Amino acid sequence: MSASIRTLLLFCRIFRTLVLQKSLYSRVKFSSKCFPTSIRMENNLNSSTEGSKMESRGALVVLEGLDRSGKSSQCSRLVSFLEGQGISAELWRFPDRTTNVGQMISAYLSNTSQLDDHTIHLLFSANRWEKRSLMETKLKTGKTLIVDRYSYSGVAFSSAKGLDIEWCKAPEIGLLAPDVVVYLDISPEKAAERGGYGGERYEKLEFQKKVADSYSVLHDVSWKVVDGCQPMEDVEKQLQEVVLDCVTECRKGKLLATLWSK
Ligand code: NYM
Ligand code: MG
Repeated sequence: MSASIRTLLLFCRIFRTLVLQKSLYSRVKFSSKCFPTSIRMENNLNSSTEGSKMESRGALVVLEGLDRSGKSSQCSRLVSFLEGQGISAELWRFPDRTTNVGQMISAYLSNTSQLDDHTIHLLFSANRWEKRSLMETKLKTGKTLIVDRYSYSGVAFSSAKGLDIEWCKAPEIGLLAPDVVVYLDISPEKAAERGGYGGERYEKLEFQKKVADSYSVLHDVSWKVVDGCQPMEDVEKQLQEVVLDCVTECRKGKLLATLWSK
């Protein structure tokens, strides 16, 4: 199948999801607030009925934050730490630039292609959808996934451009819900001081300020906020604690849920 046909099929899937959601919107009451809980779509994938056996699984851990907040370094350190503890873990990142969709995203980010804001938003989402079933399989076979950016980046960056936040969330509904979201908190000014930005689209102080505002709207009480301005080792220690707790919970059979819920 050619790359463009595959991309087209992915788009069809997203639009079908959006249409489905539209019919759900008429039944699900949306609060005007933007907390994830405003969309009660939680769906336990273990389809566990009362009394059924709780399956042990890996944890889905997501790190979020502004560009240059230190996510990528911390994600790699976290995976090495977990492996050292005998916990099977893998490093993932979105956008995943290795796929055809990912290459379109990469071209857009490096300013070699221009796309409408809605189009690129859906491509970022498609890039997660194309990985959804593999993520589920890995988690169910006990692998912990440390993910550098996820749906929250999708919503934060696109809504920072002025797109409606509920519209931005819609194509994410049905993706796997993280077991924990860790936000590496750093001010846009501090982030800009860190060795400068790489020159990709969005890596501008004024825009990052808007992204920080979007994250603060999206943020809910379940997020773990870690001060990203601390020495790297301190950030690392705090992350390890959060993630070990989460891995333990998932090993005990915590149910795997879907977005968009707490
Ligand atoms: N980004 C990332 C989005 O705009 N939407 C998304 O869904 C995701 C996952 O891409 N500036 C933006 C945030 C970043 C950029 O990410 C590339 P990275 O982590 O720098 O490779
Ligand atoms: Mg970046």
